[in-house]
This record gives sequence, C-alpha cells and structure tokens, in this order.
Amino acid sequence: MADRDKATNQMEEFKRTQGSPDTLTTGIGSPVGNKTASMTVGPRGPLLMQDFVFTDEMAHFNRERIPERVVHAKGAGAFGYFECTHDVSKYTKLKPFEFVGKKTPLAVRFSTVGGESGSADTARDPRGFAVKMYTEEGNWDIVGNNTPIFFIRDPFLFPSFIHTQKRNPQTHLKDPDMFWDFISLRPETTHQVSFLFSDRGTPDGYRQMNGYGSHTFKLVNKDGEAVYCKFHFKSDQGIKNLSADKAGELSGSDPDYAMRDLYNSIAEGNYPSWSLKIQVMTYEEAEKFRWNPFDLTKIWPQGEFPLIPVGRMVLNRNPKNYFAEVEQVAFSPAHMIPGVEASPDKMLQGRLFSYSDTHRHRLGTNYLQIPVNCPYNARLRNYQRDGPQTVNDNQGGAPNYFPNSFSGPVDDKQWVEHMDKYSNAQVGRYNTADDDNFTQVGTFFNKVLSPAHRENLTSNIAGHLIGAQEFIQKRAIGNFAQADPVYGRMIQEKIDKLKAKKQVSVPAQL
Ligand code: HDE
Repeated sequence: MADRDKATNQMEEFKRTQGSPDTLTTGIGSPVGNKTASMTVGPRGPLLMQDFVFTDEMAHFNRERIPERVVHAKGAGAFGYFECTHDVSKYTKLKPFEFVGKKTPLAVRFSTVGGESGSADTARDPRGFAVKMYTEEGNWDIVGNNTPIFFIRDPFLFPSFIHTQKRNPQTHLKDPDMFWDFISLRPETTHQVSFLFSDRGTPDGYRQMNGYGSHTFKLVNKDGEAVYCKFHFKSDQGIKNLSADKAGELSGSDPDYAMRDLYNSIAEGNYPSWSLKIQVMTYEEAEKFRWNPFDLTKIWPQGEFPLIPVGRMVLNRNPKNYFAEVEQVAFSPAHMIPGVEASPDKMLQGRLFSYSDTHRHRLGTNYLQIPVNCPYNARLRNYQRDGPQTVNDNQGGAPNYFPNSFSGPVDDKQWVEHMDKYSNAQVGRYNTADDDNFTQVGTFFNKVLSPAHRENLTSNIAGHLIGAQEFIQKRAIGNFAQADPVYGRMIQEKIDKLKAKKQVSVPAQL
C-alpha cells in the first residue's frame, strides 16, 4: 500500500491503529449477536417488531442527512492554530493578538459557493475561507472568501443573485441567460466578475490561494479607540491557479481535487500556513476616502493603506470525522469578540442576521453545543436554557432568569461595545447601483493583469457569455467596456470568433 496517498489509504490506517475489532453494539451500547440477518418468523417469514437491532439502525439511517448549506455546500475542513507574530495592540484588544508568541486554536473550512455538496472542487467560482478561533473571550469567526471584494453591495440582492448562479427553476440546469441577465443588469458586479473569470477564479487547491475578511470591520483597543480594518490571509505556499482547461479536466477525473490535496498535505506533515495582515483606516481617513470605505465591491489600495503583519495561521490536523467536524461547523460573521466589531458595511450588516438563522434551521437551536462550535476556551454563562438536543449540563442549578439574587452571571461595563455617532442621517432605501462601478475594474484590467492574463480573462468570459442571448451579451459587454474599451472589445472579438467557428455551446458548469 506504500504507493497509495494518505487519503486513499485512510481505511488501512484506521485498521493499523485500531488493532483487533471491538464488539458491535446498538445505539444504546448493547452488544449485537448477528449483523447480517434480520429477525423473522421462519426463514421466509415477516419481520418482528422486537428486532430493535434492526429498527434502531434503520431509523437512524432514515435521518442521516441534514439540509446542505444553501451556498458553500461543498467544502473541506482542517484544524490548527493562529500565532501572533507582531504587536498590534494599539489597534485592538483582540485576545488572539494579545502578545507576540500567543497561540490560539482554530478551525477552518474552505468551500466553493454555487455547487451542491457533491459538485466539483475546480469549478470557476469564488472560494469560501472561513476561520473560527477558539479564544478565552469566546469564538471569533472570520467568514471570508478568496477575493477581497464581492458581486453586490446591498444584501437585499443576495437571494436573487444566488438564484441566478444556481439552477433554472424548471430545467434544473445552470442557465447562462439567468447568470448574465442579472450580472449585466447590476453593473456593480463587474469588478468581482472580472476577478472570477481571471485565472484566480480557478485556484489550484485550497492551499495556494489567499483569504480575505473582505468586509470593512472595526477594531477597538483597550482604551476604547476604534479604527476600520480589513483582514488578509496571504498564502505562504504562494498563489497557484489552474488553467480553464485543466480545471475542466479535473472536474471529471478528480472532482474532489482540492479536498484530497488539503487532506494529504496535512496527513503528510506538510502543514499549510497563511500570514495574517491587516489594513487600517482611521475614521478621519474614512471620511475623506474617494470611495465609500464600506462598499464591498471596492478594495482599499495597498499603496495608501499598507498591509500590517499580525501573525500566522497553521493547519496541522485533519478532521477526525467529516460530518461531526466539518458538515456541522457553523460560522457566522456575527460571532465577534471584544476588539472587533461591525462597520456600517451594508453587506456585513445583512450577513449578521443570516448565518445564525441558517444554523438554527440546519443544525438546531443548540448548534453552539456541538463540540466543534462550542466556545470551549471561554467560560460560557448565560440565561439560555433547554431546547432540542440539549447535550451539556444545561448550566445545572444556576438561576435561569435575570436579574436575580442568587449569583447568576452579571454583565460588566468593561465589555460595552464601541458606540458610533449618527447625526442628521435620514432613514431611507438608498439606491447604490451607480456608485462608481468601473474605476477599480479598469485598474485591475490594466495594472494588475499581464497581457497574457488579459487574454485568459477575456477568453474565459467570451466562452461563457456566448451561451446567453445576444441582447444580454451586448449589455454585459457594454459594462466591461465602461471599465476599459479594450476590455469590451476583446470580449466582443472573441465572441465573434467563436460564433464564426460555430462553437456555440453552453458550458456544463460555471
Ligand atoms: Fe455567505 N452565507 N452570505 N458570504 N458565506 C453562508 O451560511 C450570506 C457572503 C461565506 O464554511 C450561509 O452557514 C448572505 C460574502 C462563506 O460553513 C448563509 C450574504 C462572503 C460561507 C450565507 C452572504 C460570504 C458562507 C450558507 C450577503 C465573503 C461558508 C450556510 C449579504 C466575505 C461558511 C451557512 C462555511 C455561507 C449568507 C455573502 C462568505 C446562507 C445573506 C460577501 C465562506 O447564511
């Protein structure tokens, strides 16, 4: 078996460490005498209700599946630690950044976005990059992507946007009309779509890509002073991407390519790591910034807001069980701890509601009692009680109401959040559709991409856009042309060439 990789050889590894088998039991731990024959009246007769060994197994099997994540359903997880390497205490009192050398345990889940739980890892899609740090002041999640920006800037559009990236309601097929109709009607998507169709849209596994908190967050120090911040996890493995052809080929030959790569790398002791850096913007700079600093379709230029090193994330343990530790892990941008708070970013604000809401649906009211989610490094004391699947001691005999006279937990002013001032603000539903959708896209096209990368980007777009109707093609190309006329022209020319060659085919998967 020496020629087999660690993931392929997992069963053999289990056998080696297990030694001889244990005696089989039912769910209540009672030994089982026969695992291959149900209990019947005579050899051909009907089954007996008294066969609990059988009904116990079947009833559990019937309930094995839970709802998959509505987005980010396909993913891989791992565990490790964060180590603080630089003092950033002037910006934040975050526990994991408390002192240089401090290590905080963490869980990570990487994912694709649009595909179902069995879909290919190499699809052209953003990658999820979710980190959970188990700190003494609670669990802190950074639930980001491998892109510093996103498609939209108002969360109201998210369900519609996701519908267009998934399946047609009648055919249950991916639908290029739906995809490009929405994209072209909402030009703020142009920046992220340009990123997605560049070579970075198909990363070579999960180890060779960066992660970004993407949103603007607020950092608060021990004196209660606040700055705005963005989080960047830079891959120490370097960035490596798959060509469109290679990604397509792998989706057939090894659809679990990224998951296998991560598992094998950790199992072989080749631990992947990322350097965490932050960008910082003061409140005064935020007022003067030429773009809305809370607009998730924009980056903060690193020339103006340089990266500040903070520490290193290392992944050194594979999940012991996929379902328990990866399918059930529950991240939320609202899982914040002292030292990090929400900024006014509308998209972040919109997400603060959704994640815990979906966890209560997917995993149940007590999802925070599941070991991978429980804040095991903090001392959890509150007035939440009962509910389905209460599996810990339910806080024993402590009072379950507040205020009380019987030593129940009390609040402490030192933990009050930083409070922003909003004066003269008018409540409204503000249309953000035209908030400079193209300047940064032009910079990306001209300054970030090499000529070869521009060729790939425009070929990738043309190869997909050609599946949509012509009026949608025209509208989409009009948007790319607003970022740079050359950008629009290159796509148009490639579509014309493909049409001439009559290579009009709808790609099976984005
Ligand atoms: Fe998510 N997103 N999202 N998202 N997201 C989910 O939560 C949502 C957004 C991201 O490995 C869901 O537990 C809304 C941006 C990751 O378990 C759901 C909006 C970014 C993961 C949800 C966004 C992300 C999710 C589905 C717009 C990057 C996987 C299941 C307002 C900065 C986490 C779940 C994991 C998962 C909602 C936009 C990242 C439905 C409403 C922007 C990495 O709650």
